Amino acid sequence: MVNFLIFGPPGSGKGTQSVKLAEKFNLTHLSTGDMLRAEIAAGTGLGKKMSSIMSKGELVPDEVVIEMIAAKIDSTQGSAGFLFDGFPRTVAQTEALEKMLNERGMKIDTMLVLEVDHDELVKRLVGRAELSNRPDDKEPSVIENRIDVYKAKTEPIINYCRERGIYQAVDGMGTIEDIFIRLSDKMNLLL
Ligand code: B4P
Repeated sequence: MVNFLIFGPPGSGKGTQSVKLAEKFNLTHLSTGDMLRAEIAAGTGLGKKMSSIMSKGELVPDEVVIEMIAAKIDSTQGSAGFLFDGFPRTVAQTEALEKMLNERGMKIDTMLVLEVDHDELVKRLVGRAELSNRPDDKEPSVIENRIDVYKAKTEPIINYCRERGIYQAVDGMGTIEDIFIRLSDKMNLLL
């Protein structure tokens, strides 16, 4: 199995590209954002607790997402690998993921980092707010907080992965199709 991290700030296109890439390469797409939103939509106790954290643009506790991902990894069969989207988001989550994969005879093979200008991120998220019901896209101050949280808590993962030789930057500006081709070219080299 070959395992990829799709990485980048909010609005960089992780979710958009992951859906297309998972289908093309027969990978299992694991999005912690989607899993958390499903909990909220189902009205579970966990969903209710996480909803207020997410609507402020803050990260939910590490142990919540680590537990979700471990359960999904163990229940997945017959895939060519995993595509982790929006996870990990902290160095602690990265260490937990490495440990989880190592214990199952796997590893993180590549981290693909989408690089997008700040103004373009805001434009995309504001655009999505008009179409979706996501409370975290509605308020400009929440969008800015998500970008700040990314810089403070998530970006340090880049150095962690660079030291392990698995970091690859990808230009995330342009059309969805152009970016899909750039990512596919990198993944084709490993699959
Ligand atoms: P996520 O669901 O991961 O959402 P996101 O960072 O906003 O990015 P997303 O993948 O949805 O958007 P995309 O760039 O594809 O996280 C939401 C929240 O969940 C977090 O803030 C946090 O509270 C919580 N959470 C999730 N995982 C967590 C974890 N591991 N630990 C702790 N908390 C966690 O797309 C954005 C928009 O841009 C879309 O409308 C899209 O259509 C558009 N777009 C994409 N590519 C484009 C392009 N090339 N050109 C024009 N528009 C484009």
